[in-house]
Amino acid sequence: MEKNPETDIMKIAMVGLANAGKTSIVKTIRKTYHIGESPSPTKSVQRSIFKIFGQNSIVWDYGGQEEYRNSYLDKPGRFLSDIRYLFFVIDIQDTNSFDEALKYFSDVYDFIHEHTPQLIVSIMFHKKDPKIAKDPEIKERIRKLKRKFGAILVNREVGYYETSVYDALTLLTSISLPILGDLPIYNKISVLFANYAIQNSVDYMNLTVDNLLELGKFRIFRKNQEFLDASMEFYKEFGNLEIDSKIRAYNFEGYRFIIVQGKVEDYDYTLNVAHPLSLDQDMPTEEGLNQILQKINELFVEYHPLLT
Ligand SMILES: Nc1nc2c(ncn2[C@@H]2O[C@H](COP(=O)(O)OP(=O)(O)O)[C@@H](O)[C@H]2O)c(=O)[nH]1
Ligand SMILES: [Mg+2]
Repeated sequence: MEKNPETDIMKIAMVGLANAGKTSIVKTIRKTYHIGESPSPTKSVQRSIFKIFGQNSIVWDYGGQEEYRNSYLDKPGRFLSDIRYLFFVIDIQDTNSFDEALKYFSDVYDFIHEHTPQLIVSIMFHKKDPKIAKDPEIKERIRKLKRKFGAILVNREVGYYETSVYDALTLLTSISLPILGDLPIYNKISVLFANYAIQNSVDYMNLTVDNLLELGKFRIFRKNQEFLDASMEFYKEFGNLEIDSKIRAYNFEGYRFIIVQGKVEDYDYTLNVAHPLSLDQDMPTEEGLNQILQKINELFVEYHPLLT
């Protein structure tokens, strides 16, 4: 039987009201967003293609202005079919928009849910910026919203994520987990990292593939400004170096960052490690890192990350 390229492609949908932050999220993941930037309002749907594990994927960024929202709901077969991953983005700072956002989500979900058996739903509570993250009122707001989304998503598994462009790693994780998090290798790599991180006083480490998604990570949730500033720099950096398997290390804002870019099987990978400079002892060694890389290679052979 011939394959239909349209349905063969993995479709990822970013949906939400205008100004929720969808385009900024997609741009951050593609490393083309700059803090403070206001992307021009998205006209209808903006599509971008990428490859993950050799499979073609496409992100549909659905412009959220009312006229566009109506057009998707008027022609759902054209706009809302074959979605594999639905990310609904809601601006948690804009309390006045909540009712409209929930209504929009409900309308979109009603259609998709009936027509897409393999759908995976994620809700992004976005603009939870580090400076307000600890505010009890914000936490309460999110708790209430979860209940309201839950009431729409009857009998459906859902992932909730709290994200901000001021903590780009939250975006990387929230996009990666629904797509790759269920692969056995994701868990294996994360366990490997957790053990390594604890023994080597590492605050953060991850493995990204094809310079796009995370295939395993460990993070201590220190929301100190130093880590956030440093991690933003770090995040921009990785993926942009030569694929030569060299261990590169440099110090920045109180952290020592280590980046290794190489190939495993047919895929480009980046291994990223952040170690606080204040802890001079237990600095990751070349030998230790080479062991990690060796184990990652073995895991790739044993649990080949084929997407379905
Ligand atoms: N404070 C804050 N502003 C954000 C965040 N993400 C996006 N923005 C801003 O929100 C505005 C709308 O973003 P945009 O990506 O165009 O939203 P879209 O209409 O959903 O695509 C822009 O000015 C962004 O810079 C965030 O995490 N925190
Ligand atoms: Mg947009």
